[in-house]
Amino acid sequence: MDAAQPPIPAPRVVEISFPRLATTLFAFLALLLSVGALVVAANKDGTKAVQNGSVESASATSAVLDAKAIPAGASPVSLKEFAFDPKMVMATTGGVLRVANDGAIQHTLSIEGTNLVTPTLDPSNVVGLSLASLAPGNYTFACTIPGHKAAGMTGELMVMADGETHAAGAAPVTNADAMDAEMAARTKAFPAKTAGLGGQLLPPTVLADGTKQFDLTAKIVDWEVEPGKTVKAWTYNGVVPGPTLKVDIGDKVKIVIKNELPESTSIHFHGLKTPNGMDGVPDITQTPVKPGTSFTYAFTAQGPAVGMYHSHQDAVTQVPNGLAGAFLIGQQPVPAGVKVTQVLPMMLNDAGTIGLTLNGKSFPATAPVVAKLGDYVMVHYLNEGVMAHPMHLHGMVQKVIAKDGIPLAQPYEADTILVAPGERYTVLIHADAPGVWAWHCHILTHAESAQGMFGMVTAMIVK
Ligand SMILES: [Cu+2]
Repeated sequence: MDAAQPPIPAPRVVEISFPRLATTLFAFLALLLSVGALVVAANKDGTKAVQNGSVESASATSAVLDAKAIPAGASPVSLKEFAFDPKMVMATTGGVLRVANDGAIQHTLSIEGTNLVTPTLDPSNVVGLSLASLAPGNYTFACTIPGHKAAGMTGELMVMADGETHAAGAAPVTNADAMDAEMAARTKAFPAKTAGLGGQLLPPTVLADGTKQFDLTAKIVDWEVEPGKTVKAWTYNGVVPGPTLKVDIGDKVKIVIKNELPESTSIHFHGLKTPNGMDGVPDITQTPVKPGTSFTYAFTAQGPAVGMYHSHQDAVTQVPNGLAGAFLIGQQPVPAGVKVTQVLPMMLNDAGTIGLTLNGKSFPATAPVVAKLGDYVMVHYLNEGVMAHPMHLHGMVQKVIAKDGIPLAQPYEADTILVAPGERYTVLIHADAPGVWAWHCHILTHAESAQGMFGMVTAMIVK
């Protein structure tokens, strides 16, 4: 997935950006077809040119497109008893309306003050209506079946010149109710249930000499990033992020990696002190760990440290696809009088199959942080992506107490923390403001869309 193109549902209200040339061609073809149909139909029964319809003029006929000729970018309008949905339709010049009778009785759509009108549509009928003859401006449309307009079947059409839609300072005209409803549905689903939870503490196997051993298997699994969106994730032990590894300062540690990937791999312990031979860089400190083989890393834990472990082989593929986890050694010192109730790694990702995520999930499937009023929560931001992310918490300040696991002599407070790739920032949050507070990357294309919030968004809930 391209990180700049987040996976978002198709918009309900579609702006038409269909090239004029193609539209003209469609209109011309439609005219030819209609004339042909007229001739054939006239030869047959001499009365009706269009089934279920009355043709008022040649130009009106040419504007009506067969369902199969409706371009993909057409603006949908649904006809029912007794309303149009949406009630306000946007289009650019040369666009097409896709008019569908989703009701139980006959309807039409007529653009008032013009000769543009659909044939009388039976239930389930669909036609296209070309707007090629319309100048930019506002139009009213209605159903021409007697009584239907009075019953509520009217709507508004705004035709904009190409390029006008996103003009600076001009708010795009939308069906606000439909847009709001779509956004609300996404946000109200938070926190949405999905299969799989990454970043959980992995209990070590304690060997006879006290060594703490962690067994990791690198493998590809189906991973549900957000409800209904499953991707091929490259994982440690089947989860994204990989399990959190936590040891004490001075512990002897072994990490056994079994490679079940289609490529060779390795593990680099980012931000931890290890012997050179344990640094995990293929062709510099070791040979690659080939598919079907295992490798054991061993070192003594020094710290405190806020580290990450990740692949250093084809890392551009393997890491954003999920091969990364938190590695914590000891405790970060906190200011006097502070009692931390929760320590939470928050892994940032923005590329690969996983895409824009917090701890391997995209909003609304991200997990909120829930705290009691007065609690202190420690969060480790860990950036395993390819872009910097300004992480912004509403309602409370974040006290930065460590950078890359190195305690700061002078902690500082901020509400937005910029975390570059590879960086770790440790923040203390004093939960002193009750409520549900949005918490998100402030690069807006990583968090918000016309269909609602997605990607790098979660919330802090203070009760
Ligand atoms: Cu971001």
